[in-house]
Amino acid sequence: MAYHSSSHTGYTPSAPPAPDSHGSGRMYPPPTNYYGPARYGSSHGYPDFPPGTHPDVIRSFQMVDMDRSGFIDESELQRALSSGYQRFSLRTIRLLVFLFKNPNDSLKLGPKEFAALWSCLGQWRAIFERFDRDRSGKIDSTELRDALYSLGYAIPPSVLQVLISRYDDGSGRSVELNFDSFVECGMIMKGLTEKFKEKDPRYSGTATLTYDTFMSMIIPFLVS
Ligand SMILES: [Ca+2]
Repeated sequence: MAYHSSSHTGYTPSAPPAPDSHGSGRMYPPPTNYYGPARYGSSHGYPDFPPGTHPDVIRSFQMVDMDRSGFIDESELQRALSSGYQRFSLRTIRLLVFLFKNPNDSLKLGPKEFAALWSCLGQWRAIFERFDRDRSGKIDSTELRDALYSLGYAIPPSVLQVLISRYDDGSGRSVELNFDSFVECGMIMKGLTEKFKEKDPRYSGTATLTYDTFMSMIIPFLVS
């Protein structure tokens, strides 16, 4: 493997890597918007989509927001995404709602959050298709490793193994991810790394945090 040096398979960067670095020390991603709830403030007028939002996104939102409340919940989101993409598991849906919802709201999305999520999923879709090299319509562990690496995450093989084992159906066949599971893996890796970075502002690869902080950091990614 060209880029898995044994001295750098882990979260141990000594300095922020250059954004275009393809060396083995590249652990942190360059700035991207592949993930991340956009913080739009607290306005929730309806319809209240950002300027330039694609009509399909607005249509999709309106189609599932049957009661015109201006918000869609988990099951409504599942319905919306399952029409635009392939079926999304409720587990992935829960994680997406957690990551994209306005922090002041309960588990639901307004128009702006929905538009941000939609755009993010479009970017993940492009990555999925780019790294599905054998055109199987699924992402295997090598393709996943390469996709995450392209985003700047050099996931150690042991971590990748644990991650992908979540999707093992017990049949003995090697694991391949549908789009929703691929998104889930990407969100977990990116989300947890970002959380860790908040506690490691100097990119030392080490952080000190309390038990409470640690638990509240990881639990949402485990129970979604
Ligand atoms: Ca594939």
